[in-house]
Amino acid sequence: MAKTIDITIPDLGDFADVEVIEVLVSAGDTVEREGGLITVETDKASMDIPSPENGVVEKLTVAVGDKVSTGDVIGQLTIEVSDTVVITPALDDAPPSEAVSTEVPPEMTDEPESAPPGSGGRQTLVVPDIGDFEEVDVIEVHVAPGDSIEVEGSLVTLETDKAAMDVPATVAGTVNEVLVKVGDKVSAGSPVAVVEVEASATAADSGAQQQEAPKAAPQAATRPTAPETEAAQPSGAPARLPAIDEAGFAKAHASPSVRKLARELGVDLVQVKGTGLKNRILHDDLKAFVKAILTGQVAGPAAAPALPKVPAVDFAKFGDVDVQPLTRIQKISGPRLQASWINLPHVTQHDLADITDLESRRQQLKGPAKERGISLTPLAFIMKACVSALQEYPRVNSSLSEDGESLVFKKYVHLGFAADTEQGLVVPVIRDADKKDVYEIAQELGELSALAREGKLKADQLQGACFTISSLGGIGGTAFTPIVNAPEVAILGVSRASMQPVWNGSEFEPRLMLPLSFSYDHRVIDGAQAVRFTTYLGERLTDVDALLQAIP
Ligand code: CAO
Repeated sequence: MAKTIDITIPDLGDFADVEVIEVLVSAGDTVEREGGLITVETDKASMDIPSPENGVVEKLTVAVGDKVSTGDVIGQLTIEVSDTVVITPALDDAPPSEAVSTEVPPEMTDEPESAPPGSGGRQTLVVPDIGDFEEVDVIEVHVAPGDSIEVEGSLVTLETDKAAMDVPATVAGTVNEVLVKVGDKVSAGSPVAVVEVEASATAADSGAQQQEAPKAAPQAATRPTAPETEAAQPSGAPARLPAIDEAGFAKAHASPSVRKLARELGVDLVQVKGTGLKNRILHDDLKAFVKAILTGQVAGPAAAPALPKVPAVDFAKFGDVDVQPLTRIQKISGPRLQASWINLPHVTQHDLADITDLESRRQQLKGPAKERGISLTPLAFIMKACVSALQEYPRVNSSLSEDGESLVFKKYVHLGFAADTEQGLVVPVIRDADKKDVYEIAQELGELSALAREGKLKADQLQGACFTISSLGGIGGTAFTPIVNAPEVAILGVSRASMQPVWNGSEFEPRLMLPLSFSYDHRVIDGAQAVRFTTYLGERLTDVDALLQAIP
């Protein structure tokens, strides 16, 4: 028996009047349950609105540019039903509903005893569909009993051997109980936390559902598809193709269904030009890209030879071992460093700068600065000198454009510096270093270093660097080969200054020499330019008055 049902917008959390950016089907199309019908976008996330059932689209009443909210009817679907209709919720282990649900089936469901959305009460939040993965490790728990949570706030982080993913809250409220701990293994449907739901958080949703689907399945809270962030992206589409540039893929402006299709086809979205709103990559763009490659109109990505693997060794065979998980920071920075190492032709120029005069002056100024709460370390002066060198050699302050065909010269000087923390390496950024004097730089350096060590840096304090300095001078060493923090094109490594005999033309003189290790992307910077840069930098470090000059 055929039956026509309304297609309604599921619970969009706090979002209302969300823009339709892509319509994926038309009247007459056969669609599968959970297949995307339209894509909507907020300023934080894009999400596919999935089909509630297998069926044929009767009509769609929305177009690109329309705005929709929770509960809006966006079309109708004809479905085949038996005499006694039972439509089960999305997860196999959830109990069948006793009535036809006209709602979009949930991606993330609550347990049967949960209160209906919008009514408040206790709800048990569970792990959503995580693709083919089962028994996934819980590596971080972000909430504790008593915590207030927002819709989309992260409850726990899971990790497979291929991806890390956050499990977001589907409702706002207060955490009553956390049902997992670090080290537990979970699968789709595993309970994560019990939450006392704020009645107001889903009230609008409740109203819409009561009107249109009075006997909807109790587990109807639906979360928007994961926002396009690095952490959340894998939850809907676990990484499967190692050849894809994951960092670029995560940033690609495309809907989850396009991402899913791209993964199925093995297409790196970074390569695809988007023609949608704000250059969003549409299904048609993806199809056109694949077609162009198949018909030879454009060259496909060169088949890169797989990197030879380091042999796996069972270390426990040779003695006792203690296995400790990498920190979150290490997991993020590791692949980025590797990507830079593999993709950039690195060269390191070593040099020595005479900082004898600078150091004696710094020793005089250090005490008074300390009284003002400023730790005047050599690094602040080195940063100041780098600003001048970057202004003199703007190529070092540039980045290659995405297509590799032009250079982007930045008119600002934001300096990153590597900070060693217990959780791993982070690179806070001193913005507009060219507009700050050495004391302001030293002060900010101290503040950002402290925040880094406390793990309290905000995202914008870690972004936008044009050039990075990695100073190991406080620890030791004579030289090293730092890895460029791509897409920057160069990095300055600094080792410990030491007294050395330097020939002044008639005799050896004891001078305090600072080792500089300047690594650069040889596609952008030539060897001659590199040594000109370090030579100039060394000269700047000898002109102490200029380094101490106030900014007008
Ligand atoms: N030569 C000799 N002494 C130096 C020096 C150098 N190049 N650089 C710093 N020092 C001295 C400082 O003068 C200070 O001594 P005083 O108190 O007597 O002045 C002492 O070493 C400690 O300095 P610091 O390291 O605490 O401060 P900083 O401003 O130089 O550096 C920071 C701050 C955050 C960069 C640093 O603490 C840090 O984390 N460094 C590690 C960076 C890193 O891990 N890089 C590797 C990345 S690649 O794996």
